[in-house]
Amino acid sequence: FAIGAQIQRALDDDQLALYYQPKIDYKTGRVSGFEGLIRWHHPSGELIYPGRFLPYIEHTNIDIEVGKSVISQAVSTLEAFQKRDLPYTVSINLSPSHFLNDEFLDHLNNTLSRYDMAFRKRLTLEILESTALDDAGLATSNIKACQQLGVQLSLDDFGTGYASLSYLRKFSTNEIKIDRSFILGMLNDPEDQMIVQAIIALAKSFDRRVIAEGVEHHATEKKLVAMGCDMGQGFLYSPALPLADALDWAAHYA
Ligand code: G
Ligand code: G
Ligand code: MN
Ligand code: NA
Repeated sequence: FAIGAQIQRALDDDQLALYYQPKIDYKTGRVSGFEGLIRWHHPSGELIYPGRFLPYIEHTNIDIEVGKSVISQAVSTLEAFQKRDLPYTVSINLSPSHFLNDEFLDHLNNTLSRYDMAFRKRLTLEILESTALDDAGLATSNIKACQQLGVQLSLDDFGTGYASLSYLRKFSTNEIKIDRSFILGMLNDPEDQMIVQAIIALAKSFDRRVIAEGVEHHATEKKLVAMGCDMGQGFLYSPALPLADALDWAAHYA
């Protein structure tokens, strides 16, 4: 498949880079960490967003290679934070299919084996449930094994997937991320607001941290804080930026 070969080349040439979007802790008002979002620095000069290439490599070996690169980039960023005494966390996005691939799991294992537990717990794996689990049992046990390694888990896009509630039960993820579709319309749509309130209550009763994505307005932030949401992320604060810019932004925030 042509795009697969192109992306393999892009990987070989280091054209796929994580950009970093800050996550704000509403209890402290500070930046708690960043979500790494992949971008393709195309040789044409264009910056290509993941929606334009990731869907075409789903369930292929290139997707696994991208996942391995994302792990390596996130870990070197955490190393850079450690060297500079920055307390930030890093989240990355993975799909369930990554957890069915031995090569990916070996890469994660080998990479983490070089670091202590304090380091590992600064890495969060956001699990997207947009794709169905072909082998739910195996993926489930592999995801649990990853958690045993000391990394944190987050359920991404919570509320939109077909399996949100059963995932909540299956995995003791540290974090639940409310899908931005509920957050964007929340102030004008009482039904969206009820869903957000219900997800926050669900997170509390399961003792999970809850973060809202797609926070674009101060009024939304205010409402989320009043509803007991732990954290927020969105264009109100910053889009995803190259690492140096993201750190610069964070240094001047609050
Ligand atoms: O900001 P944005 O256009 O980057 O992201 C679009 C979508 O792509 C989001 O749903 C996000 O979860 C996904 N995404 C971003 N980076 C990665 C990545 O490194 N791996 C995977 N699997 N998905 C990603
Ligand atoms: O959840 P995913 O991992 O799907 O989320 C990342 C996506 O959300 C990226 O495409 C990112 O650019 C986008 N995003 C981040 N903040 C906002 C926001 O405040 N509003 C909107 N509309 N999209 C956002
Ligand atoms: Mn995400
Ligand atoms: Na998300």
